[in-house]
Amino acid sequence: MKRKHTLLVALATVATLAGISTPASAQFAKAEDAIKYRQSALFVMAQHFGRVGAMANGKVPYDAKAAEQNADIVAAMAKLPWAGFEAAHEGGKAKPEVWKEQAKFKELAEKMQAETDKLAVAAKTGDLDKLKAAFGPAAASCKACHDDFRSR
Ligand code: ASC
Repeated sequence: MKRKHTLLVALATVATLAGISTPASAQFAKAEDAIKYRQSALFVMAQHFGRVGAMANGKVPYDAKAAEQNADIVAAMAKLPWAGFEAAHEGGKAKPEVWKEQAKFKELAEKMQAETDKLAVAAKTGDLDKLKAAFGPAAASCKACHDDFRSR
């Protein structure tokens, strides 16, 4: 038992050092819970993304601190929905293509996480032009996935 624990700790350490750690993944009792979970994560992300977008698009005055805080939440939330897209979780607004074209779905999911990370980095500079430059690609990365993998 102790040896097994040691092995797991060693594996987790290697994974973390290799930068392949995943966020604490949720466990779902039923598909409905996974669907609710991923939709909730995406909903929260959209609320905060919208606040950043309002500044990037000049709809509300630029507030560097607010931009940074909201972009940090966007980047953190961006890591979460994917645990709710396992094989047993079909349904909701997700097209069957999510499970048929897994490599493509994963690529777009990773692209979105990379772009939202860049948005958070841009927001930390306190430079509105950098925020604007990062916002477009981040929004495009949301849309790219919705175009192919969301039904409505
Ligand atoms: C949002 C939101 C999305 C994306 C997308 C960008 O604020 O809710 O799904 O941006 O519309 O094109």
